[in-house]
Amino acid sequence: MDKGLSSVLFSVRMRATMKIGNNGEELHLSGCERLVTENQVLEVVQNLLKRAEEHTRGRADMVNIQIEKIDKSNVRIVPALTVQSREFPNVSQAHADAIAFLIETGVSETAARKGLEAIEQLKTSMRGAMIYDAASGNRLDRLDMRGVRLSHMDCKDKNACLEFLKRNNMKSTKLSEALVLASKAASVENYVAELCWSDDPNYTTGYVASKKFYRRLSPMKHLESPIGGRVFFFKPNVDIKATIDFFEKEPALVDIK
Ligand code: WAQ
Ligand code: MG
Repeated sequence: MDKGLSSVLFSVRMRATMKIGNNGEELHLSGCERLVTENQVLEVVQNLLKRAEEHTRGRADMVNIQIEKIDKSNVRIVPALTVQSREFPNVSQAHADAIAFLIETGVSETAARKGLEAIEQLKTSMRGAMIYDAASGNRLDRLDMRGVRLSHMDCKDKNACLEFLKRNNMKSTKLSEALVLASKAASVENYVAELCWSDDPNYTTGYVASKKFYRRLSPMKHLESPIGGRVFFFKPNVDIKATIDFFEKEPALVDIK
């Protein structure tokens, strides 16, 4: 028997784009990240292809699937943030709670408001997240529409994750995927908080996260809006290159129970 087989995992990443306008500019439609054993790769690829085809923001013109071998010994186990949920009668009250949460977590009011406005003012959704200085509210990553994408991550125990979704009455994996992403991000040095809502026109729940909590907030946007986004707030002394490297490359399995 090849003992080596059990010591590797496979990172499977999907990204779907759509061409817009006459010059064929690429619009990011959807992306998804999984970290699985070899015998799951084929099934996961099929699932991700299906997802790319069915995205509510439009039909994909290009789907990119990347499969990469990962040494299990490089994978970090990260605890899941504690989930809270709050519902509000309208977007502005949910946003006010998000701002209050961010301020409690150590983000300045200026930075919290700038981050929120940055997502609200997007004309199309970005491929990745923006990184903001939690004190000044200046954007720290490249000032373009790419943003930074977290990658190489998944739930540690897939069955526990399904149980968790059932307990929360979730039919889709949106909650667990966002919790995986937020928990991996929160484990990096100098992280302060995150603000997010989905670009899915049918999905108005968003969240704010800190090093401890993942607070789901509804509604963070109006139904049918195809604009969503993510802002991470970091301490001013953050090493931005090291952070982006960690976000993109360091494999992490999140322990959702
Ligand atoms: N890394 C960084 N940013 C990303 C990533 C990633 N891997 N994936 C998406 N984004 C950015 C990108 O700008 C998207 O437009 C935006 O975030 C929203 O992504 O019920 O579904 O995948 O608790 O639409 C949150 C609430 C759902 C879940 C979030 O985000 C719940 C969601 P989406
Ligand atoms: Mg989406």
